[in-house]
Amino acid sequence: MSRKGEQGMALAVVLMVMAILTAMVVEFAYGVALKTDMLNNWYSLQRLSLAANSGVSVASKVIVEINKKNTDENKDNDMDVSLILPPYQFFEEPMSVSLSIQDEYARFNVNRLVNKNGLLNDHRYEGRYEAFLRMLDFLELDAEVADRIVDWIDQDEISMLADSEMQTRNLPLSSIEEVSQIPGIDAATYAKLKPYITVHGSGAININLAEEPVLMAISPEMGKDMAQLIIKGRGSNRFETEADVNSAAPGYKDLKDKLTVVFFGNRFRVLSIAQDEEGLVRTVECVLEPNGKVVNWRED
Ligand SMILES: [Ca+2]
Repeated sequence: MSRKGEQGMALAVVLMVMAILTAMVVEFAYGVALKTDMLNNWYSLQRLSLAANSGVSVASKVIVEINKKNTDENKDNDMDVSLILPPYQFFEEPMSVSLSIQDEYARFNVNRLVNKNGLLNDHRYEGRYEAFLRMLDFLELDAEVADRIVDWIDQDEISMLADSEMQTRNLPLSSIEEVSQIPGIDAATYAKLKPYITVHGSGAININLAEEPVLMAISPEMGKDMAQLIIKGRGSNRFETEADVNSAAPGYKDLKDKLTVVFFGNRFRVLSIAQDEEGLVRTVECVLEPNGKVVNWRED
């Protein structure tokens, strides 16, 4: 190799070494920055998690308190159930926590489509299958959704549709989200159904809080007009007896094949969302019993 060639080679090597060194330095600096960022994020998320969990503690106390008052024989100090509904915002700079409590009895319990022993494909269990069909119809959803949910839950292999026993879990649903995993139930169907279903509780419906699609499930004789009267009638005062409902919606007491109706719930969904000024979010969603006991918990 000529001298000129050697010089050229040396230059190329030097340039290459410099390029590698630069890359290493940049990568090192980036790595340090990333680690610092990750540490900050971790710290922020821990704080947000604590805040979201504190929100649940507050909600739990409210639920226990409301339950005490609802079960109190002397109803003088009865708490207005609508108080528990709206999302509340708490600010603790630089964080905010949004807290909401929902009554699961305002929703239709799809686990109750199947007999409690899970052994029978008894889709006429307490008339709940037909009740669910009425809700699906009101939501303009396919009646097949009911069959797919029933086969997913029941323990037999008797298929209600050609493909509805394929890859089923054959156990009660543990969360609403599980419905989205059922083959044949697409995302749009699930999104439409989600606000009106639950997998917790006895299957009774809270007539003070159920929305129109769920009210329609109560009886085959329930019409849209009556559902509207019920919603209007409970606007200022909650119902406490069947007679209260009947005076708001004449004919209610004579409806045939009614599902069990209650005036306050027995399972409560708590959503606690903590957010900081950088937009980091921590969410806790859980379901609580009236005594504050957790029956379902999710944190993301
Ligand atoms: Ca099955």
